[in-house]
Amino acid sequence: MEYIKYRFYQKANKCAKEFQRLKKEHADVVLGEVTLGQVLTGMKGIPLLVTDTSKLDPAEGIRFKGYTIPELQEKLPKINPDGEPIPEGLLYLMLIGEIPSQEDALNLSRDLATRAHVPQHTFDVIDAMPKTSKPMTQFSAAILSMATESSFQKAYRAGVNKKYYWDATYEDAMNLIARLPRVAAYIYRRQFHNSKHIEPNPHLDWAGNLAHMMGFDSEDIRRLFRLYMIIHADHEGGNVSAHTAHLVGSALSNPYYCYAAAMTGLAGPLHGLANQDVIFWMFEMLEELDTDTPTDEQVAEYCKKTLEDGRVIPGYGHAVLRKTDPRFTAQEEFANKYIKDDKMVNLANQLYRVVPPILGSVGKIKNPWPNVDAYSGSLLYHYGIKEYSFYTVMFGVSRALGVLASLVNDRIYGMPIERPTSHPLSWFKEQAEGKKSDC
Ligand code: NMX
Ligand code: MLT
Repeated sequence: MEYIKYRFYQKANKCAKEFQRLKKEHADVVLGEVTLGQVLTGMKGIPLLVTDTSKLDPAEGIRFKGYTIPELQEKLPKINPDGEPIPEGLLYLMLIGEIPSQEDALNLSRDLATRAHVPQHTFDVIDAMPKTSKPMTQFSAAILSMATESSFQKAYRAGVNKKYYWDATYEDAMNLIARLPRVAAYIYRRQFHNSKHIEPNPHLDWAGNLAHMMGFDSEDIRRLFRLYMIIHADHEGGNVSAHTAHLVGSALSNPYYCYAAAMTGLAGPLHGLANQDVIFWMFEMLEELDTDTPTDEQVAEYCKKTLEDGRVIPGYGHAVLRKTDPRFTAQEEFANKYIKDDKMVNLANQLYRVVPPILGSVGKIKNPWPNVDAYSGSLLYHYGIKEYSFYTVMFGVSRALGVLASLVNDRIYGMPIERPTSHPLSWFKEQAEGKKSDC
């Protein structure tokens, strides 16, 4: 067994024993109560999922194994001392729970490079789809098509003992993570560069290679991609994509199935599609206002019109966070450091000034502050990745790090099939009002 996998096994197996012991000895412990309001507003705040990779605090934002984003930027290994850490270091942290040494992070990077071969039929599946298919449709289909490679599926068919499920899941997870940049770049080059594909460079890191295969080789873009891949990598277990992968995985579906399903959730406009909807909406605004430099008053009017039309302001609000997303702040700081006077970056900054008081005045909106998506498009656009219908695919490449690390945990813990209870609406009404009715 190679040593990173062995270290994962040593750490996770200890926790797996704790998971089983808690299940056996403390199953009756009451964790809280569930209100009707929670059921009717998307199960918010109910402690239902065990996820070890990261934890989201409403007032503080995300911590990955206890580390905030600024702490990760300081502590995780970098290739370029002036740059951003490489995401492989974060993957190591989420798997093993320790900040890796430079050598550990580079070893993991090399391990991923050896796993990066994408089967030809996956390219064929992508090529068979019309170019009008959305990039996320192509991405999800491509991931599903790679299930032919699943070690878990083969091991299960061969009758492997359940205590070894994690091993084949680990292999699938790492292979899939390794292959996603190639798949994503293939979709990008096919759609926007006339299928002039670029081979991977095995000497580059995972994020640098994605930039390279998309056609971007500057150190500036590598720095941005490393930041982007780190901040989007995980957001505890309850977000739609992570929860979907976990749920599908609970049926012992193979990791390719789980992640393809997760990506169809990420493609929803209230979740990852906001990554591209923000910039779409910003351009729509500039076009309608017929200026590249709108006043705050013009921006405010446009935002109010968006709300009056019954639409959401993309990039603002959050199901859990109740303050500015630290992933937004990390990108804002990046822009302040490296970008001077850019149209879309200026507009993202202006929106941060204008939008929160408007959303705050609506009353029902619980969080008027920006989330990760309010800035990412402006940065990508500035660096020349202007095809924003592709942005959510990049989100999907990054999210694999946390979601698939969690899936391996689920399997080593021996998590059971997930199966909550449902009732007709009339049942809930009866609980609340004591009356029977049709609905
Ligand atoms: N613009 C307009 N209305 C909003 C917004 C917004 N940005 N945020 C929340 N609301 C509305 C929401 O639609 C709901 O309306 P109604 O009662 O009529 O159904 C009401 O305010 C209460 O919603 P909340 O409880 O504050 O938020 P919820 O947890 O339901 O939804 C989001 C969270 C993130 C889905 C929501 O804030 C939103 O739609 N934001 C815009 C889309 C977006 O940026 N999504 C990306 C999330 C991050 N990610 O990358 O995945
Ligand atoms: C995410 O990164 O998954 C989003 O912020 C949505 C969430 O956490 O619910």
